[in-house]
Amino acid sequence: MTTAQTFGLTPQEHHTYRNQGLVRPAYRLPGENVARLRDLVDRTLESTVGQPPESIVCPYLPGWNGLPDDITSQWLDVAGTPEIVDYVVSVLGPDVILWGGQLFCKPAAKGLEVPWHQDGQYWPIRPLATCSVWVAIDDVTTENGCMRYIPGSHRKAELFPHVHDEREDLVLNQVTDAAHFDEATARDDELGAGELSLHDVYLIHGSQPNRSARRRAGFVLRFMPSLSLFDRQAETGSGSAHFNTNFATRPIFLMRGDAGANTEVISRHPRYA
Ligand SMILES: O=C(O)CCC(=O)C(=O)O
Repeated sequence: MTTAQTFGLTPQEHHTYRNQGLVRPAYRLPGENVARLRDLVDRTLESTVGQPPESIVCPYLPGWNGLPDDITSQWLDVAGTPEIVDYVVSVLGPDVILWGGQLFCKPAAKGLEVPWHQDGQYWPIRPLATCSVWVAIDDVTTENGCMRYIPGSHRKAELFPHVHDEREDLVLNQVTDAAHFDEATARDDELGAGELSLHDVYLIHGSQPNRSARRRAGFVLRFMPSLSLFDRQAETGSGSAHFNTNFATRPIFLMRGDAGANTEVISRHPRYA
């Protein structure tokens, strides 16, 4: 089934994405969808006790994270939200694959820091390309540890050296070498619940710990153009001491258009089958 595209970045929003590496489109998920997402987060956390809530990777995959199928299928449905996919198509072109995602839920008072990093550092996509969509499930602010980013740090399309940081209170353990950016230029990606931002694979970003009394939950979806290859042989890790990931067998989903050379462990997303 093909779906008519109705949403997409405006020329001004495209300009912001190209120049800053991150854009917040003028769109918000309806309140009932946000309420459903909050409920989904609660049920997901009840089923993943013992796992860091910041690192629930691909909650939409059956058999992963110990989640029951009725929960994974709801996350998969959210991942196929037509408005979100429309925005991604307007950035990446008509052939788009969902290859990853993560629930980043920072509990009140003890939510972990995400150190400065570039996502592409540990992703098996060649040529490297991904648009990540960060969907705010709670109101996310400076106070509860919203994402922050270095505007324009993606422009050279270059992966800067990363150093290993052993600390256990980090979501990721690879940190961009501080010589390659100026933290004083950082901007906060504050979002109301239901709002989203899109960011480029080369953007330097991270987030502070959540020391506030409010939870900060977001669901990030990773989309690649089918023109790139999801390289199942690549020797990359997860970038985190909290979890491993096996890219060789990870299921990926064609959202729109054609899969190109991506022929392994791929199926059409149920909304677009
Ligand atoms: O949610 C965060 O704090 C960090 C998110 C992030 O690193 C990402 O979406 O790539």
